[in-house]
Parts: sequence; structure tokens; C-alpha cells
Amino acid sequence: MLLLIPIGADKPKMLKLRFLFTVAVTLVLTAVVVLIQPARGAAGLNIPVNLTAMNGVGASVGSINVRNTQYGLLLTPNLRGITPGLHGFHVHQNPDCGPAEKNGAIVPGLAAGGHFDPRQSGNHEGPYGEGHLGDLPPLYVGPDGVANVPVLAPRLAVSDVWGRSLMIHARGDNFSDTPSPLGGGGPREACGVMGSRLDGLSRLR
Ligand SMILES: [Cu+2]
Ligand SMILES: [Zn+2]
Repeated sequence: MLLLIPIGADKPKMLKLRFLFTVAVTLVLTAVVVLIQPARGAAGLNIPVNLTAMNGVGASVGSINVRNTQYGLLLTPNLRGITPGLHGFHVHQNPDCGPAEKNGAIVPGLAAGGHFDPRQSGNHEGPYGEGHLGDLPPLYVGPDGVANVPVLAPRLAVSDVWGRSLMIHARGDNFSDTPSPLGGGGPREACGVMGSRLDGLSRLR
């Protein structure tokens, strides 16, 4: 800046120029922050999803994008190779999509634990109830095995579910524990881990 000011320029003029320069820099920086931050937030985070398996995890079936909106957590699937129809869809407790043993049998996806239920409600009531916080709207998969219809979970934000897993069950969900427990979704068909809690929070900034 000093180079632009002719020798002998009076002090008030110099101060004015410096002031204008500071204002201009501030405006440019603010514009950069305003333009970049929402774009990053709008992009959300992509969670890789794999079929469950008896031994580790199965084939990749795509990903699910999660992002915060003013209406809650928006989950946008980009999946193919899933059984057509409606699927029970939940946030499960553990960030682990692997198999686990139950009653002497290996169960695919069981390492994810139960439905995310930080208030220990013990009830499966769906995304609009007072039960498990991890209860999501069912996931729709078209006749071609492709899922691309977003669902909204109004009680959740990304920070609530990071460090958990996303589970897609073989069958649908009636948002009730009757006649079958946990909405009747049955076997765990596909699953994605939502990283570690610390990673997630740092990436959200
Ligand atoms: Cu589930
Ligand atoms: Zn539930």
C-alpha cells in the first residue's frame, strides 16, 4: 500500500487509504467464508454402504449422503444392488457392520448392536415418535434395485449419529414393536459406518 501513496501525502489521506484497504480485505474474506462454508455444509458427508456378510462385510452397494437441514437430518441414498421394496432403516448403536454371534449362530451385521436409543426408551416408534432416536423413515428401493429417494429424520443431526452405523433391513418397518419387534425389518441386509465421533465433528466445522 505504501508504494501507492505519493511521497509527501498527508497523514489523514494515508490513514483513509489504509482504512479502505482494511475494509476491502475484510469484505473479501467475509465473502469467501460465506460462500464456501454453506457449500461445504450442503454437500454433507458420504457414508459408504456394504452388504452384510457372515465373514466381515460384503460387496459395496454405494453410499448414503447425510447432512443437516433446518428440518432435521437428511439422508440421501445413492445405492444399487439392494432388494426392491421398502426397508427398515435405522441408526444403530455401534460403528461396526460386521457379524456377531447370537445363540451359537453367526448373524450378519449384528455387531452394530441395537437401535440408537440414548434416552433408553426401549421402544421402537419410528422417526416421529418418542422412542429410539435412531428410528428413520423406511428406505425405498425401486424395482431395479436402485435407492435414490431421500428421507428426513426430524429429531436428528449429523453430530448425534456420527460414530454409529446406518442399517438397512431386509423387510419394511411398521414403527412398532408389534406384531414383530423393532418394526419387523428382520435380517440386516446392508450397513454403513459413520466414522468416528471425533472425525465427524472436526469434518463438520
Ligand atoms: Cu435396524
Ligand atoms: Zn427402533
